[in-house]
Amino acid sequence: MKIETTPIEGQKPGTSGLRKKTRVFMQPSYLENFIQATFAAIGGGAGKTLVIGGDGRFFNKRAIQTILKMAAANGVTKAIVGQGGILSTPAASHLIRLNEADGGFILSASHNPAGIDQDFGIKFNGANGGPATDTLSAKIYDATLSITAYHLADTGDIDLQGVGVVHLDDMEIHIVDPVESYLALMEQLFDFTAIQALFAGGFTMRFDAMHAVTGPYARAILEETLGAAAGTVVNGIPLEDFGGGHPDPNPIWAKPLMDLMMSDHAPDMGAASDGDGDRNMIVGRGIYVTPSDSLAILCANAHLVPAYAGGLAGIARSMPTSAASDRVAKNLGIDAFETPTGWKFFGNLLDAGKVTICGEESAGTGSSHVREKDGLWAVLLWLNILAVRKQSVSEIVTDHWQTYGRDYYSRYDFEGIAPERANTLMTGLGAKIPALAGQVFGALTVAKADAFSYLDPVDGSVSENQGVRIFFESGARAVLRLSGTGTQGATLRIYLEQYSATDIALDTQSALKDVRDAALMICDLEAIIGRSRPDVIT
Ligand code: VG1
Ligand code: CO
Repeated sequence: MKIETTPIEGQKPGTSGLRKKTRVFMQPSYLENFIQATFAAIGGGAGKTLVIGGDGRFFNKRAIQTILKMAAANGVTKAIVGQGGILSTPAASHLIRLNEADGGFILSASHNPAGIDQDFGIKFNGANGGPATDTLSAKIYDATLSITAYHLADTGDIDLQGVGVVHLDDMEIHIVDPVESYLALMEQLFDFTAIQALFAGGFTMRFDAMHAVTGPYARAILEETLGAAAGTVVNGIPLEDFGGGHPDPNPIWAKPLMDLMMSDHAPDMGAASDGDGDRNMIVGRGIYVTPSDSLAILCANAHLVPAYAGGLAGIARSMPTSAASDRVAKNLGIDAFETPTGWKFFGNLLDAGKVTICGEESAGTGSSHVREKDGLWAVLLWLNILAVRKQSVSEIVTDHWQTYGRDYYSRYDFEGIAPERANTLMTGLGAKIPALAGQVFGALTVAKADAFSYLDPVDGSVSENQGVRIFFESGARAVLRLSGTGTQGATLRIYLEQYSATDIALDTQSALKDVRDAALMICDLEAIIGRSRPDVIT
């Protein structure tokens, strides 16, 4: 049936899908308008195959029912749905590629907390399995503003609890085990025998699924397939409110895991993932591995693992990510790419075969095996490397720093800023850029500064104003940008980095003191937003 509606503004292009407060999504016609707008933007649903699943958060089940009914009414012929409505983001990306689907809807607000008073989100991924490009997002956005009606099959809810094929009008719904084909892909990439031997030899691990989507994946892969001890996976049952937590795998939000890893009872390795399973945190006994270092170390050692034994085509990192992986690319004699924040920018490089491994400072790492970042993939890559090198996480990290030097790195987040103030700060900073070179701020002198602009080498598109970069003569760098994933106020992120070729054993915050002081002075933080202490330091 056709239902008349009035436009509701969707999420502006340039952001990662549509993320809003759950109650916003629960308003009549809100989700429906976004789905219908997406069908309009992709040229209709007729004859298409779509993958649908989410991270299990509150409203996931309801939203999937609506999407299925709308897909059927828009002429979709086949929907592939995770059992119980569950699919991690990387598993959904894989299913799109494996089934040569036309795309998919992933229901998640990723690392944002879940519940009726928290966040919900939805994103459309294209036929390559990756997040919608800015061009497609813009089309969807435009369609949300002009929509007048949506289509919905007039039928009861579909039971998604068992695997198998069911019908909804003319559409086939294939309900699949969410883990099965993802596990099969991991088996192709990694040397499972070597990892099994590692665990059989007494290697211990804790994986914190943070009550989010990776629980079932981690149990099936780590405990049931690779032989990790029962209980290795904690918080492994996905809950609609993620247990009231914030499923963001970093030292702040995964504090219990951090505390364990820094204690006398620490297992050999700790890891965690986020709400939708695309991020990863890696911790060794007594040592936290920053995501930027993890990316560099994985790239430097990937040749030890079956899938990457032939070498890497290139490495891509998001602009705010540290330069550690650039040093590895240089050493390997391969290209290094610097893209704006957000996984969608890696898609073209991966599709064109220009890069094999990509990463972001926000705990995202992935490769050409899918078109999303992939939390468990990164954990398995670490495990495979540990199994081959027969060294501890700490030995591998220290060895890396001894070879390449160390990129000290930290990110400061200032959350819930009034949007006008955040804009004043960024505009003011932009205006200062031309005159910054040569100026002295505390102990540091600015070498150059710019507003990062990216020219996509594959399709020639240009993305401007992707954050301000300030390079100092000491080799330090500060980056400032506003978050695109928050749902309340503005979040300012300040990324700090200082390279040292020889001093590899300093305390991170002390090593970054000069660049932090200089960055805060340059942007007038205290004067404009009235505070100088970040809400979250990672
Ligand atoms: C953040 C991260 C970015 C990541 C994005 C989506 O964006 O900084 O690196 O790609 O989240 O990750 P922002 O605009 O808030 O800085 V996920 O795991 O939330 O889909
Ligand atoms: Co995520």
